[in-house]
Amino acid sequence: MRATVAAAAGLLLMAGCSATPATGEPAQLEWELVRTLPHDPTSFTQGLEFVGDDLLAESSGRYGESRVSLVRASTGEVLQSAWLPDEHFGEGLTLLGDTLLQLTWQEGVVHAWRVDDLSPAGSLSIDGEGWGLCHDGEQLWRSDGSSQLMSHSPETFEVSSTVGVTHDGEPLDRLNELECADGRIWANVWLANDLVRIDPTHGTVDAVADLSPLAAQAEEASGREFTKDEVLNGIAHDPDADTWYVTGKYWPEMYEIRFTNS
Ligand SMILES: [Ca+2]
Repeated sequence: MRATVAAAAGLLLMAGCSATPATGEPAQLEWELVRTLPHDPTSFTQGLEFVGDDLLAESSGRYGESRVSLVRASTGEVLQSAWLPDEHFGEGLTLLGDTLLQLTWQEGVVHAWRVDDLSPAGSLSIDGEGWGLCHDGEQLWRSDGSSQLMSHSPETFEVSSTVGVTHDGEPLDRLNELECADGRIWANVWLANDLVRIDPTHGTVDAVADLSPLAAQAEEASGREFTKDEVLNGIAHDPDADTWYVTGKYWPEMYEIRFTNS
């Protein structure tokens, strides 16, 4: 399930007005760990999304390693994977109807997969880089590593608008994996262990969650020192439980968390 129709309609109404952007310090989100789950440590996680009862879809990156997988949420078990061509670097993904759309980094290709069996369902072309992707019930949102978010028509995949994202008044670049939930766009920031919550109307970061304790826990569980890019990446909202699954690139663990003051 995506954002409700009412929430999406509200977003559209807000997008059509010229209200003053929100100002002030972003709120600090408090969270609690619900459970720790295993995560495939060979997955360079680029996208994570809740796609059904106890089911996650995960996109993995890197040339020669890129794939899309179905993962049992309650156990972390990888149920099935489909591999991209060696020359494609997998990036963010989201569910549109019964189709998973998976970005590639610099290849200009969006792969489509049937969510029930990961059979190929064609492909689309895009201009620019693909980093993160989410669907708010009305539009698709894409990040490209910059501070811009692009909205795409789900019918044509044409870019319909762009919004510049700012944190404390400064452009926030390296926006990476995305999650559309609660009328906001949630984003990982490449090379950081923060989760930011973005007001899509103005591009303002209105809340931040520091998940660095989870990065430390994952690093300890790995028994080695993480490289600088083995950061938090992958956000999936479970709309029924209102919990969030998060993990990172090559992390051996995935975490279900709950925000306690959002
Ligand atoms: Ca996501």
